[in-house]
Formats: sequence, C-alpha cells, structure tokens
Amino acid sequence: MIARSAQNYKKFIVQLTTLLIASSGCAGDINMDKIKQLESVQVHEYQGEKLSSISDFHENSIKGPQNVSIDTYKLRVTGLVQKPLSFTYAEAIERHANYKKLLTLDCVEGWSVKLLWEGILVNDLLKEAGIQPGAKVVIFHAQDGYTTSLPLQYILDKNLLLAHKINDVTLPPERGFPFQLVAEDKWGYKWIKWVTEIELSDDVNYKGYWEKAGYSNDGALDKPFFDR
Ligand SMILES: Nc1nc2c(c(=O)[nH]1)N[C@H]1C(S)=C(S)[C@@H](COP(=O)(O)O)O[C@H]1N2
Ligand SMILES: [Mo]
Repeated sequence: MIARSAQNYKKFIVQLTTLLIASSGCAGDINMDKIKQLESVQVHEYQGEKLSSISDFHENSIKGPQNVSIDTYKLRVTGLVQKPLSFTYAEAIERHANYKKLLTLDCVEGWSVKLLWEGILVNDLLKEAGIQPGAKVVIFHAQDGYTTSLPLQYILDKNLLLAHKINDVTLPPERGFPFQLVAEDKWGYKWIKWVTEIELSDDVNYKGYWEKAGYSNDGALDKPFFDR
C-alpha cells in the first residue's frame, strides 16, 4: 500500500516536472519571438523569391528624407468620415490586424524594388472612421507636404497596405517611417511615404504633387505615366 502510493507520488512528480518544462519551454518561445522582432533581422527571400535589399534605395523625394518624431506623430483619418480618427504610431499598429505582401514598387525613372511589405489595411481605418456617402476619393498627406490621391473604389477593392515594415525591418526614415502606402498596381509616385493623414473627399479632380506636374492621375502601372 505504502509502496504503491510512493510510486504514484513519484509518477505525479514526473508529470508535474514535464508540465513545468513544457510550459517554461512555451514561455521561452514567446520571448524568443519578441527578441527576434527587436533585432529586426532583414529577410532576403520570401516564398522562394529573392527580395531587393532595404538599402537598395534611390533618393528622389521632393524634400529629401524626413525625420518624423514618433513622440508627437499622429496618423489621422479625416474629411468625409462619420468620426475623424487619430492614432499614435503604436495605436495604429497594435489596434489593427497586420498583414504581409510581396510586391514590387516601380518608379517612372525606370528602377524598381521588390520587397516584403508589412502593415495595416487602409480599409480597416476607413471602416472604423465610417465612410460618408458622397466620398469618392482618398487623399493622402505626408510630412514633407507631398500628397497623392486614389479613387475610393480602388482602395476598397484592393485592400491596400499602409506599411510600417519592409523585409521584416521597421521602415528606415528614408523609406518613409512611420508609414508608406503600398499602392499596388500603381506607379511609385502613388506610394506616398511619411503618411500623416488619410482624407476622404468628394473632389474627383484632386491632383497630388506629381499629378499636378502632369503625371497620370490614374497612375496605373499598365498605362503610360503621362496623361495624353
Ligand atoms: N512623401 C513623399 N512620398 C513619396 C515621394 C515623395 O517625394 N514624398 N516620392 C514618391 C516616388 S516618386 C517614389 S518612386 C517612391 C519611392 O519609394 P521608396 O523610397 O520606398 O523606393 O516614393 C514615393 N513617395
Ligand atoms: Mo517615382
């Protein structure tokens, strides 16, 4: 009798130890993930496809790289919305689902970069703000005064990313930190960097910085980038 309960006791200890090892192993994995994120190791390949490097950078922005202060930064959703929104950098990223997509940015100058983009969905921000009837265009504003616009219907159809990471690394300042729009199927000048405001508008004739200078307002990659 005594021998038997001692055996059971031993068995119980073995089980308890296994459980503790298993659970501490689990907690260890979670910490490892956090550490990996902090280290921000760049990926060079994704699903078998070779990526451009984050240092494969062509500086051509209208006022040079912007240094956005994260302490005062706000991402705002304004204009024809039911409820204007304002997020800090952390709120924007942590309060929304994050997605990854492999896409190529093509500049009209003739170069391109294939990167793994990661960010939140513009659609999620618009849904949260509530789109007013009459809204037709989304105008994006940036820290350097740059603007560009896209049809609301295109945004709704495309699930565009507002990226805060490329190749698993936080956007460097020259790449548009804190956010760059991933304007899939559009020329590079629609991929606005240093985004500060997303404005819903009814102004279908709105023209952004390069669009005012004669670049196609549609900006579709499969069409010429000059209107006419
Ligand atoms: N705010 C801002 N965004 C901008 C620009 C700019 O001058 N200002 N240039 C655009 C152009 S012409 C291109 S090709 C891409 C380049 O993006 P990249 O630095 O990620 O390659 O950014 C676009 N976004
Ligand atoms: Mo560009």
